[in-house]
Amino acid sequence: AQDCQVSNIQVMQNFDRSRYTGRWYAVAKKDPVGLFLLDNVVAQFSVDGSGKMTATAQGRVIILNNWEMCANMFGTFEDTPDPAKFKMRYWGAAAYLQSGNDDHWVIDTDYDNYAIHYSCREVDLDGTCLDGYSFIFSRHPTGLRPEDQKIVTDKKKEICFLGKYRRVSHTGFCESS
Ligand code: FEN
Repeated sequence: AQDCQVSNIQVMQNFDRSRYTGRWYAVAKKDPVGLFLLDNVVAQFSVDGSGKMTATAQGRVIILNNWEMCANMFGTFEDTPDPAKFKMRYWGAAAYLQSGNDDHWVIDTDYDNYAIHYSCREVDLDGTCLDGYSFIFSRHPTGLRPEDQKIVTDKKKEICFLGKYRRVSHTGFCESS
């Protein structure tokens, strides 16, 4: 089921953005090339009156001179024909944070416990992902429930990122802001 072609990656069927709203704790992430969020990553998804999805994310970054900061990021989502695939425009509250426009795919979620996010920034000539990132989210700051771990491992394999994730620690660094 996994030929690692980005165009063949299966996403969440009948994705329901309203059930996806609220707080998600990143428990693991696969980093892209370049600047990103280090740890303490928490995302908050909303759907506005017209049905448009928006989100905020926080995470620890280390800027020049080894200065630790909590980055406050914002994202707006553009719909596509697939309800689980979005284009996300993102930017930071502070000018030194990079902004961009990434794919944002919801691979799988049960809405109440876990979610698997995927973004490929650069597709290689052979159709596989050359540069991408992914978050494993949990509704629980303590991590994934044991019963969700196999599902998540299987999906990591399907998106060809198995073995490329790091745990995301939550130390409370961003909790005051
Ligand atoms: C996501 C879902 C919820 C909304 C958003 C998400 C994506 C966040 C991204 C963050 C990028 C951070 C960057 C940090 C940075 C998917 C969680 C918005 C894509 C690019 C530094 C580090 C060091 C420095 C300058 C900047 O710019 N970090 O000197």
